[in-house]
Amino acid sequence: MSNDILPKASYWGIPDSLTQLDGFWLISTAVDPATTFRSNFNARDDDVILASMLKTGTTWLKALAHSILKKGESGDPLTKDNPHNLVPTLEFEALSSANTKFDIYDASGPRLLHTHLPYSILPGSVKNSACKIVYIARNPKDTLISMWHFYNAIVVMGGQEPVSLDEAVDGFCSGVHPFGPFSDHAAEYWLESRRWPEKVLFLKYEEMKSDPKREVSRIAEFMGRPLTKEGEAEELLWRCSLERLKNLEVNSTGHDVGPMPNAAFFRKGQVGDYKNYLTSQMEERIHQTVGLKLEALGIFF
Ligand code: PAP
Repeated sequence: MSNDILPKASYWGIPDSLTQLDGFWLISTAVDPATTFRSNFNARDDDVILASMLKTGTTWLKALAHSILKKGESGDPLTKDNPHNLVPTLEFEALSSANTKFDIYDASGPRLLHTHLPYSILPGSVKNSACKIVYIARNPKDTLISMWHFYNAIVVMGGQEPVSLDEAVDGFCSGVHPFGPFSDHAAEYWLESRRWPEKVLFLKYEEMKSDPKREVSRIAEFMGRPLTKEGEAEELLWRCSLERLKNLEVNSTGHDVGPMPNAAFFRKGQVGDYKNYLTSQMEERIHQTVGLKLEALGIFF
């Protein structure tokens, strides 16, 4: 199928930057890698696929899962590479300077990969093998504010005026934003995690913040690498903390993912930051268009 016939939309003034595939708005440059991944990827039983919408805690989850997988080995890869280099995002392979690091189709196992693709677009082999999926969700209002900051940084770097919060709320509520609609994205993984809990682990950013030790232990257990040693969870959490990662030279000066400096992936990491930005009308709109769907499914934030 040619991507030319798929519906296109502009996002924040950039014409045709989104393309609709099977009901979801993908970043247009991600469509070819995504369809290649869907057709050609043969999942193995020991693969771990991390999955998320944008700005819901991907960087944190990548750092934690990579550290869990490599625990017991000497050295700390996080001091040399941004988490996005260590765990490639499948549909952004073409954007990353790290895409020569390993061949996602051919690397020796266990492979640790990430995708922003919705569950329905994942390759059949991912759904039908015993490989594991770890999804991280975040409350829609903080996700939107995080996206607004991140995309405005890109827009401003491109010499354009920043996008207003009104416009960002419009895009978010209509579902026309990268990997949107938000509620459908979370709903698909949520339903799979209920149906098949040993296959799909559904995490929430807010729970990772409020009880990090419990959540990191769940992730490790789910990945088949339980934390058995005294102090292991605390060590992992320190290693992957926002404060530490943000201040590592590789992240404060590096530039590995598309046009963005690595520093842009580390901001405040606060639950409820939306209260500093959204009006009550905006909050109500998000609740009506996105929040109610999540509530109906039992996904509370
Ligand atoms: P991405 O989709 O571009 O990869 P992602 O990592 O999912 O972004 O989300 C970025 C958010 O996670 C930022 O939230 P904020 O804008 O509300 O501050 C970022 O600060 C936060 N974040 C990044 N690394 C960590 C970490 N190690 N611990 C907790 N939060 C983190």
